Amino acid sequence: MLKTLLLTLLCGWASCHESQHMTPEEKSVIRDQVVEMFDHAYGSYMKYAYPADELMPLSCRGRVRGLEPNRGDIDDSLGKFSLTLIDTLDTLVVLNKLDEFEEGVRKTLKDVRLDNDVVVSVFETNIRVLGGLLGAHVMADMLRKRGDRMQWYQDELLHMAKELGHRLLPAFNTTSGLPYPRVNLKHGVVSPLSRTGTESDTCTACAGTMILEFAALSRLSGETVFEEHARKALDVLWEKRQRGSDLVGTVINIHSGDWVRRDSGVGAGIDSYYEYLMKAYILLGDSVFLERFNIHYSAIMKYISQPPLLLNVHMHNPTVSVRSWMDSLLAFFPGLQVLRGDLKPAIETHEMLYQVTKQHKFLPEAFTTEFRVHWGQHPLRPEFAESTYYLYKATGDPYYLRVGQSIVEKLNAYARVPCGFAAVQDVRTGTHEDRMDSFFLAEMFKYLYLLFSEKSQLPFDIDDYIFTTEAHLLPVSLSTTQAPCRPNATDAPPVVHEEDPFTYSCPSVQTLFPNNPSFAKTIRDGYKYLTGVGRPFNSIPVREIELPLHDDGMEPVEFLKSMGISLTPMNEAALGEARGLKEHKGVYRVKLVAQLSQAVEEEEEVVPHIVQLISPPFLGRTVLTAGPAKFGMDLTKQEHGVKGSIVKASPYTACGPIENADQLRGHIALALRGDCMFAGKARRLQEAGATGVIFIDHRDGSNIEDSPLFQMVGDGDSTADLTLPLVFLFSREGALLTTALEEHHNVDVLLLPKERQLGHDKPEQPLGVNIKFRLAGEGEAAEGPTLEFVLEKGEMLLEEEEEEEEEQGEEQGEEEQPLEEEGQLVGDAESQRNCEKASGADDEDTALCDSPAGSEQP
Ligand code: DMJ
Repeated sequence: MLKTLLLTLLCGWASCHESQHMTPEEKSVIRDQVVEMFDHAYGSYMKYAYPADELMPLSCRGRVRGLEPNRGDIDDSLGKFSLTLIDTLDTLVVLNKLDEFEEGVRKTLKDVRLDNDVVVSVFETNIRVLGGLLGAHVMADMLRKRGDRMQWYQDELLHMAKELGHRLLPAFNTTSGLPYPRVNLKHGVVSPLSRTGTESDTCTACAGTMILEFAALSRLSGETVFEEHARKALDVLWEKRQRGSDLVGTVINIHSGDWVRRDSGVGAGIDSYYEYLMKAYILLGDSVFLERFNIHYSAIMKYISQPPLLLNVHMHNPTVSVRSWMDSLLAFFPGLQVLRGDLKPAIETHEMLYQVTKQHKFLPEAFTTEFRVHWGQHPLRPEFAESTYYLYKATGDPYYLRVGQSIVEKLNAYARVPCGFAAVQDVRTGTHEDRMDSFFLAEMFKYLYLLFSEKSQLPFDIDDYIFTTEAHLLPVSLSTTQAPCRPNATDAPPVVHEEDPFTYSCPSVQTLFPNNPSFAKTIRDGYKYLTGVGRPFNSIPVREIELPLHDDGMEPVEFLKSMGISLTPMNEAALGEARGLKEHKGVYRVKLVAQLSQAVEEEEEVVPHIVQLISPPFLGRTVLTAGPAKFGMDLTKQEHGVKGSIVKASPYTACGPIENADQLRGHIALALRGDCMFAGKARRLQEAGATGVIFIDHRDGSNIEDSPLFQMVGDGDSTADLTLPLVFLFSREGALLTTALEEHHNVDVLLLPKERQLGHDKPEQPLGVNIKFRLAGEGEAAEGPTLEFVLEKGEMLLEEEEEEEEEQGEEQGEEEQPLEEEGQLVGDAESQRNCEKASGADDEDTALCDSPAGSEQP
């Protein structure tokens, strides 16, 4: 009994410990620590770097553009406008450093010029400088109105913001309305002195992250032009979304609006486009933004989200992941999901990110699905702290305070240097880089300070404001201060959603998880050991997704398969677990095959193969185009292909024990696709003694003309034991083969790459191939007499076939013609024609042409 009591007490302690409770005193100690760190970072900037744009914390001096080695695009943030000071101003208010704020505003008004002859990034200047000026103006205005500070302030920051807005506007002078990526602050774009304007592309986030700042500027200044331009850019992106998937690509042509990079994710290149749709709705109250966000969000959750992972897909082939790694910018996404009220995936992804930071101290710029470092840099990005803050706000779970504490500790332990905080060059070595980006002060310290503060401890009500992507504060009251300047250009029909979009717009623990205080823990627990601590991590993610219906009428499952995703047969236990899913129409559990992602990345080409019927009466004339396999014998390396007579497997699917091994031995097996994996079928048939396998599609009517050729890949396990040749025929071609078998009982075929098709050899190619034709009379057994043809160099098989053909044609009537037509229609030329036809046609057709090789299908 004593033992039980002890155990109970221990368990109680453990669960209390697990709940990560934090006392108010402890919170306030950490909050003070955050303030001390901020003082160290900001103090160092002001001491060693101001008025330069950034601090170089290892050199203890300012980074002045032109005086330091050019770092490429990163330097486009530096406009010689004291970037770090402006980006930090409203953080000073949040941290209750009102004297420093007042002083910082005065410095800004006195020292900062916005007309420098320097080319800057439109996106970065908007979010950091325009956003910084607006956030500071809003704070100054709030303090002034309270009557105890800033009484001297006369909207100077707003005037500066307006000036900067006008300096950014030339970037929008494109036919599409999408902005140029860069602008010269003094000379604009395209003019001879501007040194910019030749760019043709911009990133989606670059074009789609203007609305908060530009709309705020319009509403605060009364000049509608800013909001109009930002809305127009968003309209274009919305119009250009891929209509099938509702996803956007990463890079777009600013003149034509064509997508330049069609990979689609929620991280680098796209991130804040989605964020701004959601937040534009919150700030401006215009439901068009929420409708768009909701449509994109559904697509993201359908294709990109594989909790806890978020993996880029191709916007046209969204069921295929195009990367096996994630970038650290996507760490903002759980925060956005909290705003959307979708807590469960937010908790899952955040937990995954936390595990990565546990393993590598910080989030590396990019990390693989196995959480290994893909790119080891960490420039003190704030996104993980941001999501941690949102999750704490939504759940009140002290676990997130512990996560925040770990961020604070790691920054002090591994990034702090005598002159500030230094970016980490490589999380594996801990080496530093001589940079401290302005967003470290604008965002990191805001989110950390807010995380450890009670609402009552803040100098204003934080819930009256929305954070821009750079964490600048804009008042939500803007939506009512002025009506939207004009309706959106897009006449999108109202979006009908089954779920009321407002249902979860204010996430609440009680409404989402009533009476379950440990709901977040329950969700997190499933992701506790992702990085291999405690139990091995299964690198192959399992996702549950609703499969899309493809335009060409393919069944969703088939489409998915043809795009290279395998279905994992669920064992009984898993089936039990997913019983609800099974009943949910269109929901499957699928396993992404790791090799496949690679195949996609490499844009591997499918080498068309053929099944050539060589025994009489076909004599090589009937050629069926087949897909190859990535495993088994490599037929491209077999000089003369593999020949054999065909025998149907029994059972035909080859999913159970093979019953006709004695007939199959030494022959090429025909097996029907379906019910189990290709590799398993091949293994059983190889064991039964087959010398090759021709898989035949089980989908009625599928054929090479209408279906993209693909290659079969393994099931994720080793297929090294499979040595026999394997090819795949669509059902119409397969039917020709089975009919031939039924009619002639003995059908010899040759399996080989299409380019080596017998009888189509290039004249210079030697034809020293010995082929045995076994002549079998109707109804006669395969062991009939044999006749040996020896083809000499230059002797064309088809010449000999001409007469035969006529005779056979008469004998076989109409039936033979389709055989020949099939053979002629298929293959590269035809698919090339399809592609040509499709290019410039609708997106889905193009996608088929683009569609990478690779598929493992049961
Ligand atoms: C910030 O400048 C902004 O949050 C931007 O949207 C992307 N991320 C950087 C900091 O990582």
